[in-house]
Amino acid sequence: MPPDAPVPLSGIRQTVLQTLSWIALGGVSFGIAYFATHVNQPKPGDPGEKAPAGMVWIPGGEFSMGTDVTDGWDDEKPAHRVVVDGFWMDEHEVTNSQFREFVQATGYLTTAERAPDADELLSQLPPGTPRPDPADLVAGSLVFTPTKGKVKLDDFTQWWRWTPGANWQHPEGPESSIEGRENHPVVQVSWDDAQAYADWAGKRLPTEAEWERAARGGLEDQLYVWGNEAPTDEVDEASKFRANLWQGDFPYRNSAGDGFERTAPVKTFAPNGFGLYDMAGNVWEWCSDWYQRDLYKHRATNRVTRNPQGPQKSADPARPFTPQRSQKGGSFLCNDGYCSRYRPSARHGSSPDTGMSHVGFRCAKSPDKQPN
Ligand SMILES: [Ca+2]
Ligand SMILES: [Ca+2]
Ligand SMILES: [Cu+2]
Repeated sequence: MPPDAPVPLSGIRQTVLQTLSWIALGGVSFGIAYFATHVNQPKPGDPGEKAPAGMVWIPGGEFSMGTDVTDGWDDEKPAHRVVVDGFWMDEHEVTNSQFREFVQATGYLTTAERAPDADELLSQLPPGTPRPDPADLVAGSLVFTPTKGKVKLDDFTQWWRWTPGANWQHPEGPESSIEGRENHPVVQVSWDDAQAYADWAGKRLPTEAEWERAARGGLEDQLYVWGNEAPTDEVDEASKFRANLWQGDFPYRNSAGDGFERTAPVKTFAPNGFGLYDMAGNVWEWCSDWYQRDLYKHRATNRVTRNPQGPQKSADPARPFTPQRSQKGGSFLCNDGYCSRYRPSARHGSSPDTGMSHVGFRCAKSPDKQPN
C-alpha cells in the first residue's frame, strides 16, 4: 500500500496489532539479547566472574612496556613488546583503614614495628661494615624531611631521615598519626608487609608488567597515564592537576598546588582509562618482581614476552649488596626537576624490608579461568 493511500479501519487495527506484537517481540528479543550479552556472556575479554569488591578488570593483551624517550632513565629502556593475561586490579591503593582491618584480624606486626636484626642488616651492606651498636637497633622507618634550602640532588640521605617510631600508624614519626587519614594510602609498609596483606585478602601483588599494563589504561605509547600532556606546576582551568605530585622545587619548597603536601585520599584525582586511581603519583606501589636494572635490554631481544614474572633475583650495580623488589608509579615527591618517575614506564628498586613515607601498594588477582 502506498503511504498516502487511505487506510481502512480494519487495516489500522491490523497495523496497530502488528506494531504491538512487533514491540512485544522486539522487547523479548531485545531482552534475550540483553540477557545474553550482559548476564550470560561476559563482555569481550571479561572472565565472566563477578568482579571482586573494589577491583577492576584489566583486559589481557599485547602492549609496549618501557620507553624510548631520550630523557627516560636507563632502567626503563628500551620499549619492548609484552603480553599479559587479563586480571583484576584494586581500583585504588590500599588505604590505612583497609590495612587496619588486616592488622586487627591477624595481629600482624609490620617490619617497621620490629627492631632490625643486626645480621640481616649487615648482609645487605658491603663486607667489613662495622657491627651496629645494639642501642641503635630500634624499630623505625624512613621519613621524608624537606631540606632547608637548595641541595645537590645526588644524595637522597639529605631528605630521607631514619626515624625511630615511624611506622604505618605514625607515618612521619611517633608524634604523627593516621587519624583523619583513614582514606589515604597506607605507607611505611615493606614488601613483606604488602605480601602478607595480599595473602590475607586472597589476592597477590601485581607483576611489573601487569602494573604497567594497568597504568597505561589502554593507551599505546603515551608518556603519562592520561596521555602525552606534561603536568604543570600552575593551576588553571584548562590544566587541572591530574595526580598528586610535587609542585615547586624539590626537596625544599613544596607549593602543594595540587592541594597535598604529602599523601592525598585515594580517588581524589581522575582515574585512568581502566578506571584506576593514582597510577601516577600519590604513593609508589610495590610489585611482585625482583628488580633488575638492565632487564629490559635483555628482554628486548625477544619479539614478545608473555606474562613476565621478573628475573630470578635482583641485580643492580648501584646497590650490589642489597636485594631489591620493584616499585612503580612515583609519588607525591615526584617532580620533573628531580625524577619524573610518575610515568608508567618508570621503575625503581627498593629493599623488600624497607618502608618509606611515600611507598604503599595495591593488589591484583587472576580469574579462575582466562576468557578466550
Ligand atoms: Ca602534591
Ligand atoms: Ca600510586
Ligand atoms: Cu620520583
